[in-house]
Amino acid sequence: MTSIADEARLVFDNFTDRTASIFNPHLRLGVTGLSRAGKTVFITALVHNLLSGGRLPLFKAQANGRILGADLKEQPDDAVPRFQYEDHIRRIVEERVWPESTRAISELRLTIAFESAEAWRRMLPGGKLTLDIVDYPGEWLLDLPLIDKDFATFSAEALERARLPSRRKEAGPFLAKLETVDLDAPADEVTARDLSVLFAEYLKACRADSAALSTLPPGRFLMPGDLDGSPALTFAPLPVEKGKTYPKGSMAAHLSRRYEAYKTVVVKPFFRNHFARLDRQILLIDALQAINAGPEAVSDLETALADILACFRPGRSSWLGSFLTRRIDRILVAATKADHLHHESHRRLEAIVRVMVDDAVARAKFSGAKTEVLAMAAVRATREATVSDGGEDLPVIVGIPAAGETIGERSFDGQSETAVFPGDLPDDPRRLFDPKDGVAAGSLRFVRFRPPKLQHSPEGLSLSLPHIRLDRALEFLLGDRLQ
Ligand SMILES: Nc1nc2c(ncn2[C@@H]2O[C@H](COP(=O)(O)OP(=O)(O)OP(=O)(O)O)[C@@H](O)[C@H]2O)c(=O)[nH]1
Ligand SMILES: [Mg+2]
Repeated sequence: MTSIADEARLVFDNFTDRTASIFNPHLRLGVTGLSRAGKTVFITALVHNLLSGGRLPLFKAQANGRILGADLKEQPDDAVPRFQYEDHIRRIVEERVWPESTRAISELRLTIAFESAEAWRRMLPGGKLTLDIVDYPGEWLLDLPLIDKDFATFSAEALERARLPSRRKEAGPFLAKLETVDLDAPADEVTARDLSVLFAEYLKACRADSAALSTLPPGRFLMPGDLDGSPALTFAPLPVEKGKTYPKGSMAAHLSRRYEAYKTVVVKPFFRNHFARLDRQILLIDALQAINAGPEAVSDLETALADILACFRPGRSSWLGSFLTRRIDRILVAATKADHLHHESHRRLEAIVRVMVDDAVARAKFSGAKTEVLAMAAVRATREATVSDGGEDLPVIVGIPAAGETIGERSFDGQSETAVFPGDLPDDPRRLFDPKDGVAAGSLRFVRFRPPKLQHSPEGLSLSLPHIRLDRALEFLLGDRLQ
C-alpha cells in the first residue's frame, strides 16, 4: 500500500507539474517494456525523426509543416544520467549495430516548437512542447508486481514457477541447494549468497533465446545496475509458510527482511521517481522473440505483462495504481520489430499482442485512458519482396541478418543481404499459446537483422531512418498536444 509520505509527496509533485504545465506545456512519456522489447531503439528513432524532420506522413503536425524545430535540452534531474542519444544514433547509422542492453536509468528532454493548427492562435507566439523521456533496463519492470507481495507470496510463486517442466532444468542447481537449507537455523551469509547466486543464474538461463521466458523477477538479479553484490540483492525465495513467524536471526527471517529491504530501498524509489508522474505511456512488446521460442514463452510473456499491467490498474488496489492512473490519459500498446514480417501479417501481430494485454486494455479504457494497439518498427531494417517458389509467389522480407544468426543449417556473417520467408502468423492468435498446436513450434522463423543503410535523396542528403508506423505512434502520443 502507499505510505502517507509517498502519497503526500506525489500529490505535491503532481500539483507542481500541473501548475508548471499551464505556462509551459509539458509531457512526460513513459516508454515501458521488458528487456529487449525495443525501448532504447524507439527513443533513439523518435528523437532522430523529430530532430531531422523525418518522413512522418501520419504525424500531422510534421506532415503539415507546423513543426518549426526540435531541440535537445538540459534535462530536469541533475542526479540522473543523460540518455546518450548521440552515441546510440551514431552506432545505428554509422556502425549499423544496435545499442547495447541498457544497464542503468537515463533521461532526455526535448522541446518541440510548433505553429498552432488554428488560424486565430497563429497570431500568438508559437507553442512549445517539452517532452521528457526516461530509458531504463527492461528487467527492472519485473519488480513492479513485487511491491504488493510479501516474502511468503513471492517465494511461493517463484518456487512454483521454478518447478515447471519448462524451467526445471535451469532451476535444478538452485532447487538442489534449497533442499539443504534449514529455515529455522541461524542465518549464515555464505548460504544466503550461494542461494542468491544460484537463483540469479537460473533466471538468466531462462532468458536465453532458446527459452526466451519473461516472468523472471526480481529484475535486479538479471540486471543489477550498480547494486551487484549488495545485501539488498543477497536473497532468494524460500519455502516459508505464509503467516508463520520464524525465529529472530533465522535464515527465513533474515532473507525475508532482505526481500523487504529490496522493495523499500531499490524498487520503490525507482518507480516513485520515474513512473509516478507519467502523462502517457507506450508499452512495447516483442512478441516475435517469444513466438520464436514456442508456446511456453508466449504464455510466459502474457503472464509477465498481465502481472505488470495489473499494477497500473486505477484505484487503491496496488501501490502504483493508487496514484499513477489518475494522470495517464493515453496508452499505446505497440508490437515492436514488425519489420521482421511482411505487412500482410501486421494485423495478425496486432491481434496477438491484443490477446496478451486484453484485460489490461479493457481496464485502462474503463479508467478513461484512450488506448490503441499497433504493429510498429521504430527502425525498419528490411524491405519487402516476393519470390516465386514452384509457381507460387511468396511474400519475403529482405535484409542483412546479423552475424551469428542462423536459419536451419545456414548461418550468417552479418555482411550479405538475404531474403527470408518468416512464415505466416496464424489467423487465430490463441493457437500460439497452445503447446499441442504445431504452429508456434517451428513453422515460424525470425532472425535479427542489422540496422538499415541510410538512403540518400537525389540531392545527396542522407534521409532519416526508415520505420513502420512510428508516425502513427507519434500522432497518438503527441498529436493532440501540438494543436
Ligand atoms: N529490426 C528491428 N529490430 C529492432 C527494433 N527495435 C529493437 N530491435 C532489436 O531489438 C533489440 C533490443 O532493442 P533495444 O531498444 O535495445 O531494447 P530495450 O527495450 O532498450 O532493451 P533493454 O535495454 O535490455 O531493456 C535490438 O538490439 C535490435 O536487435 C526495430 O525497430 N527493428
Ligand atoms: Mg534499452
